[in-house]
Amino acid sequence: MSFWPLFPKSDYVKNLELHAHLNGSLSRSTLKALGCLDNTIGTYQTVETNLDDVFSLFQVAHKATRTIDNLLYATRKVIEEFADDNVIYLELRTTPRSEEGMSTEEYIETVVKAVRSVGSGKILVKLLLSLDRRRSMEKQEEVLDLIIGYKDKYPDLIKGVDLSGDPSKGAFFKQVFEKARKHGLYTAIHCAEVKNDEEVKDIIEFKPDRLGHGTFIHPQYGGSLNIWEVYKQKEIPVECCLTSNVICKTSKSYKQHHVQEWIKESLPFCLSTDDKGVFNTSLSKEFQVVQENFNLTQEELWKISKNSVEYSFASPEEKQFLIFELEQWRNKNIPNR
Ligand code: 6MZ
Repeated sequence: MSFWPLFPKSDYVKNLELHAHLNGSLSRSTLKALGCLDNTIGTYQTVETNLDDVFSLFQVAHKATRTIDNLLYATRKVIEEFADDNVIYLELRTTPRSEEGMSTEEYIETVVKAVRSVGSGKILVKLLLSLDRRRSMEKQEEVLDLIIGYKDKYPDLIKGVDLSGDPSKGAFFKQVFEKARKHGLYTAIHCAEVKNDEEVKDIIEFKPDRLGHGTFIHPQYGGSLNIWEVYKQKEIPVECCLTSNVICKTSKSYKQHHVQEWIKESLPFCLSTDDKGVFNTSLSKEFQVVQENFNLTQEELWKISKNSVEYSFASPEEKQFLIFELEQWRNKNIPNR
């Protein structure tokens, strides 16, 4: 049974998006509006790719968002597009950077301004600021200090720190994330997107609030029994990004995606788009893919959304509101459960 025809667009299951990189989420139409030519976007959103190619594609978006005006426009568009896809809560993450004519501080302020300017009635947005794992420990700490300052300035908006960037390069520095935690920031760390047992073990033992991807943890998917056992004791929610993993070829196919182990063992996970622009996906599509490949009922899909509330970095009052919204939706759309 397909998820698609059951609900008209306005009735898709209401969703929470917890793993979306701003610049990877720029749609084709936004890139075009920002002056990207067809032939550069043409290489964007292709199925025949791998992690290396994807990382070179981010430069297309980075070029498009190198001015304050463009960044403002792009951020608003990304939020509106998620809202149009029935996302009621979005945690958007982005790597603060400077460009000629835009300081790192202006970058962060612009993203904050964009979030504030999008009507709050339809979608609740929080920000995570990313540290690039390719940077040295000193550089990561320098950016973290800046983030701590902004978290104090915008405590209801800037909620956490993410570690991302090319997973085959750079490193996780525990002391940087210990400092983030000490300053009241939530931590979401990309983990096991490629095989790297030693680092994966260090990250899991640190026990971040959430893990990104978690591909090479389970022994059947290139991880190890030992790491899996440690993971199962910690039960850290994993942000699963199926289309991203399949396109980057870190997962062999949707059917062979590691999310099924989390489903089977009732371990915590959420579904995410990662880079909806680069991978030409949407959160509804990710839900559809999971429904079709693992035969989940509407009620089971709804529970994935509901559990995501718990894993989110929203305040207790906001969580209560989100649960209320989801329950309203369920009462209307899945009456005979
Ligand atoms: C790791 C990723 C990623 O921060 O400029 N990023 N890091 N794995 C992934 N899986 C495919 N997808 C995106 O958005 C783009 C940046 O997000 C990180 C990379 O550092 C990329 O440059 P922002 O808004």
